[in-house]
Amino acid sequence: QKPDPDWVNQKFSMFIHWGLYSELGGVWKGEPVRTGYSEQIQSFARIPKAEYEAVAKQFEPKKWNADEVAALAKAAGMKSIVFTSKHHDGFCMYHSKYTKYNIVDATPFKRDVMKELSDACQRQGVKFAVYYSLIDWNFPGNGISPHNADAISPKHHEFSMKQVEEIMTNYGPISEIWFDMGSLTAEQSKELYDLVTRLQPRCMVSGRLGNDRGDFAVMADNKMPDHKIGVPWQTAASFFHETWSYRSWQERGNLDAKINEKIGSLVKVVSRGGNYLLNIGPRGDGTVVEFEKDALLAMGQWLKNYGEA
Ligand code: FUL
Repeated sequence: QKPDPDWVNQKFSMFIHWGLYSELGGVWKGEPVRTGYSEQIQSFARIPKAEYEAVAKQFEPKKWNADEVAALAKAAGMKSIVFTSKHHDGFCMYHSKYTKYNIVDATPFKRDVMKELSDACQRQGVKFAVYYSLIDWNFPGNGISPHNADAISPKHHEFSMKQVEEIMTNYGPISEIWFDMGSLTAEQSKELYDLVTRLQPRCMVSGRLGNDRGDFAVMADNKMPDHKIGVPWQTAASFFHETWSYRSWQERGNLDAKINEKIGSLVKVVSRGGNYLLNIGPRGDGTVVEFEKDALLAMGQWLKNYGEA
């Protein structure tokens, strides 16, 4: 079943970094936090756990509309969406049974936005996929280091296994799981790989699971090889290299220049046989940043004019 030919041929996909950090928008206590990616603001601004967790009480993305997001991906010519089910902060953007630190149980919003998105994707004919961080700063006993090279404890691994099982069971067909950044033992990587493959045999697993267990290679952030490499691969790209999640004070610059840059990258990646996974970072209220939306729509138009189906 693997590699899934649909995955290998998809060419262009949407990444979404959206979580509790989006509510902060790269600002802590009124000051822009200029070091590090904004989705990791908890670590870069050294925000104490209790203070970061308290942000959940005001996280109420009333303008979130999963259908609009799925329709945007479709209009851009993207074939799938990879959504941050959980980033390094450990906050779950889906209703997890195994921690209350999730969008349904810990916020006034109380809606499972990941379920809404997976349903919307099915309606629009866009494949649904998830990002899942193996780093979890909220897991009891873990620190908040951004480059967590620590081993994953047996308890933490057990927790990841349970969460991956619920994600693979409750959200319909999942075309890919983008494991990120854990230092796992060979046995832990194998267990996660086997679990995913048992529950969803076609689900493509990212190489960042480690220990050579992935179904596709992920380049370093925003990087690509300069030739065909003979295995399924992907470039994850952000609009502004400094962050993946929303940053309220981001200088966005010229839209046309950005569209040209991104079309150029897409063409290079696709001609070398890869999948271009271009990221958006919605705001804490659930809206998509207009600059990103306009760029994606222009790319979709370009593909209609010059691309293959
Ligand atoms: C990295 C993460 O540490 C970043 O925050 C981001 O999610 C990027 C796509 O992957 O490894």
